[in-house]
Amino acid sequence: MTAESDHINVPGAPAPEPAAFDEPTQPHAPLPPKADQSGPDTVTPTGAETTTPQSAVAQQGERLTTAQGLPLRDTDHSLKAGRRGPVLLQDHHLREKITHFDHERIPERVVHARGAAAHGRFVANGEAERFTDAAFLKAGTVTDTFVRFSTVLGSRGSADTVRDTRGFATKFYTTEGVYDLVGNNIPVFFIQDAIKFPDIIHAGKPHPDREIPQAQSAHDTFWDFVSLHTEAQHHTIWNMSDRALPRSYRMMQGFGIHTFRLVKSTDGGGLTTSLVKFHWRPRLGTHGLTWEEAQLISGKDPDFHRRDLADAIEAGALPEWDFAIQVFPDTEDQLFHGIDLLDPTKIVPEELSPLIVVGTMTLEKNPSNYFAETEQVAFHPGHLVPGIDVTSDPLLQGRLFSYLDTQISRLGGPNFAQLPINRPHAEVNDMLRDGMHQTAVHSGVAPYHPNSLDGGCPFPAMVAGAQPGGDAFVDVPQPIGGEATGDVVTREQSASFDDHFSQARLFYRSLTPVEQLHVKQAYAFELGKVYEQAIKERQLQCLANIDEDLCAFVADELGLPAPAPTEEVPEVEPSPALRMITDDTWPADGRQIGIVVDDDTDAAALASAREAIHAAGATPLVIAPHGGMLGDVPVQRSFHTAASIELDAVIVLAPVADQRIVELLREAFRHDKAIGAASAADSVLQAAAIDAAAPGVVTGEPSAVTAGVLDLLPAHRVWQREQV
Ligand code: HDE
Repeated sequence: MTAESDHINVPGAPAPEPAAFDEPTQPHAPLPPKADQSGPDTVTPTGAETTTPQSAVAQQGERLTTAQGLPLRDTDHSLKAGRRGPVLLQDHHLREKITHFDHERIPERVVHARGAAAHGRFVANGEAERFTDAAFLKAGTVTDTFVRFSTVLGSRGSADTVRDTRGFATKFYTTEGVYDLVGNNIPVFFIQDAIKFPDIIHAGKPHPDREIPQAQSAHDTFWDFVSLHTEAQHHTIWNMSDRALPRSYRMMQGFGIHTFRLVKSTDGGGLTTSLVKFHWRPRLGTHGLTWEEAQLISGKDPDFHRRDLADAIEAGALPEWDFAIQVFPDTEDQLFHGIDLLDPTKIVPEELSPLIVVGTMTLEKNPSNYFAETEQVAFHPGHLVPGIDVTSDPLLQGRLFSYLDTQISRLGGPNFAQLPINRPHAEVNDMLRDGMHQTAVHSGVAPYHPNSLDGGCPFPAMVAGAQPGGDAFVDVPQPIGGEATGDVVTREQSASFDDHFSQARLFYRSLTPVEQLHVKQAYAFELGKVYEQAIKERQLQCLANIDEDLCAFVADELGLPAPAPTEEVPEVEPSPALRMITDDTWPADGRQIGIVVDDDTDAAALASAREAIHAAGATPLVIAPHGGMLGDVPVQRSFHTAASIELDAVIVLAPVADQRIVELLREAFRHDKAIGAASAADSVLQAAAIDAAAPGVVTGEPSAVTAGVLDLLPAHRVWQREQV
């Protein structure tokens, strides 16, 4: 048996077919993408469906050609003036090949440059129908989606597991045009007004002189800004929690952050509106890495989240999220229980407004080309559909300008909507014409309105409810201004935006003691990396206003006195829904369990451990002293390549005496992972100084050990190991 014929597939195969040893010499059609991959739908640039197979939009033939389709004989040698002579300008193939290569890169995203994506499908359950006209939210409607997850601060090549907020951007290809929900995995933002976005990002990015540190907030400029600009404190404390270290993109919540407006037409052309916040809830639960683990991963596997997402989809562990809404009355003051719904630094606790699940999204296919899909996808909070409108949240208002603008420089012109991944799956009849990279071939002579030369086409759409067949997007009429300033032009903001600490306190006080400990340690680490004493002291002052115990812990770690609070912050009612550590259990889909064996390990014991893990929806990784095969079982990791960080649990079946495995076990134990050791492998636990009676350590016969480890996995980690 070979690795390929083993029925327990380990994801990660680079190509649809195993590579031959010899360079192939017989021409044949290119291989199709792997079974887990898909490209964008093959609609035209104007959204019309085609029957063109996806394979026909890629390179299709057997023979090498130029970009103009000219067959080529040699692509390995330049055209030279003699065997040892200089290269000739006449070599059009060389010049085309190198010129194109020279222009392969486009500007990376200003923020969220590092990301990974997948194709999915959203199915609505109809619960939103009473609030909105949006067609994709009607019961049973199935809508294609494309989701891109990202970090915020790092460059395109930075590590996945840094402490940072994660982007969670979803493109719904609805029948009424593209709807983008461009959200994050943290429900609040650093700033209340878009005009400050360049400030927070310049502060979070590497220092401009040395361009360090990459992709992290543990440096002076970040803490300088957030300690001066205290409206950032709420988002910052979420970033100090394990939410900023997701175990997997598959195990993150998503939030639209801003309050949006749902719109429902009534007979006679009227509208009813409600205010809404959007949530994604992962079916696998919301889980984090430990801080040490995250740091180790940054070195050992900087592509950890990207790999995890692709591997899970390849293994058939398709990630799912429930899409949910919190709905509020659209009152004139836009307050709910005193919480300002236009302030993006505030949440509405679920205890005050429970989530209503309105559908489920499943990610089903990996992209077939990173650049064409994940890099070129262009999101924009202004990509709306009838039934969903914006509010006057000043952060959202600035985003409505920014995203369109940024795509023009990033994607080289105004026609980015024509790129295959961005094409709507709905009819497009705009009057936008020409521009760089125009790929539509428009007909007609009158791209203007009104016209009579093209028969008046295209006609403005009808309003839903008012006219038969109406489906036009309607901007909801809204009073402007509000409060005392009324309709006066002003740079002032509402006084309700001035509370910067009460919800940071709410978040901290809602956490379990283990989660609070992690928050404390995160502040101590980050501020410990700050050079300037004044900045540390200023941030301690903010912590004193959030929670005195938190402040005292961090001050102690920094060797500084804990200041007294400077603000009267109201006491808060904790929101248990904010906890990540709960008594709930979760499916083990796509988790990885290492099985440490040697050449003498009983084949039947190994086989049954692998089967049991596979049956639980997880992937068994066989870790042996050498690569290749162990009897008829393929080895996935040798002792040289195995790493604790890619395992959710470890089972040791052999009494191996290898320091690398001993270290692997120590790390797994420190990171609160389930550990199993067959009786025969007691010596390995001893060498790692792991008490066999410690929580989350299972010993006994191999089958009982595997079963015990699988029982522990649904709780995510063995939290009892952390002393608080
Ligand atoms: Fe973004 N943001 N953002 N942002 N954002 C971008 O758009 C911006 C904000 C978010 O996977 C950029 O196409 C401004 C909040 C995600 O392609 C840019 C402001 C939230 C992504 C931009 C914000 C987000 C972006 C960079 C303050 C959560 C990645 C490249 C008003 C609700 C999307 C691009 C992807 C990307 C601007 C604040 C989420 C420059 C001006 C709040 C998930 O346009």
